[in-house]
Amino acid sequence: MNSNDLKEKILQLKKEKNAVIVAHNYQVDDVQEVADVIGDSLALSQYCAENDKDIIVFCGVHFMAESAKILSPDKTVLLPEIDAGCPMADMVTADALRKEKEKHPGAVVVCYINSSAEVKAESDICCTSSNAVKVVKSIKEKDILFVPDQNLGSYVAKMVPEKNIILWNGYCITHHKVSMSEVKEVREIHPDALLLVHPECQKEIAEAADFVGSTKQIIDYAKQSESSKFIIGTEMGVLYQLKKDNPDKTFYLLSKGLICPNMKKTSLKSVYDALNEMKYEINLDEGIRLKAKESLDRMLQIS
Ligand code: CIZ
Ligand code: SF4
Repeated sequence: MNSNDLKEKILQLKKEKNAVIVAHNYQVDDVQEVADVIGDSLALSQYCAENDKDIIVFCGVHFMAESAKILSPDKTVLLPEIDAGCPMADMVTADALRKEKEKHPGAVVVCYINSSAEVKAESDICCTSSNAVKVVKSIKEKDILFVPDQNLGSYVAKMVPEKNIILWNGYCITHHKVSMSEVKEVREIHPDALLLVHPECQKEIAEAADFVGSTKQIIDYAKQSESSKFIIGTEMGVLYQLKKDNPDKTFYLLSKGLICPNMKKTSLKSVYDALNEMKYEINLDEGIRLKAKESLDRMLQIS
């Protein structure tokens, strides 16, 4: 089947099965095209919880489909590529977190949404890259154990200096490798472009940027900005939405390396197979789900 045939079949199956397709901003363009909605992991999970469809095809990585299941326990959540994981999320396990918590008994545990349901269940409150600063500011205690992203954690520590942030040594393999030499090089080539970067990039990269934000914040920033040229320091999939929203503006990718191999595993064929064969279903232990949901709910209450 060519891609047009696949797209047609996907839309047909989606209707027959009363399903919804959601795609993360980092998915390949073809997959974003067949999705009912495109967004960040939290917005997609909330969208899934609010609509009346029976089946959710979550085009993203494992922890994202889990978050959708946490908020929509009665729906069937399918992850088209079962091996699409997030290496950063895998850098903290519930066991390792329990051990670290013993070393910091008074600390409040904040987990980035890029974490497993078990880790969310072991945490006090969740955060996203959009609301991490707000979440940490809302906490009364001074000591915060922040997992798993050391770069987002460092960014928050800088923005909320009154807190003592204990960092975990996790990082995103895609954003962490962006280098200062790439920043210098691309700035030289496009001196009149604004540099917008994700807080998963290392501290010096964030410090060199004109704006630091989540995918949604970068997309919103580019849309309202009077500038017409932007260097984008996050996964290349966001270029789809940026170009769609701003046909008269120009976008350059900060680094050729800004491709998440796990996000790129999902293709039109995998979306078709997911719907056709009802795979791969994401299920959670109910005890874990409820505890993880408490962490998400605490975040939603303050943001
Ligand atoms: O939460 C998300 O969707 C991620 C991983 C990135 C972002 O900035 O939206
Ligand atoms: Fe995980 Fe990084 Fe890929 Fe996002 S871009 S899913 S943080 S590896």
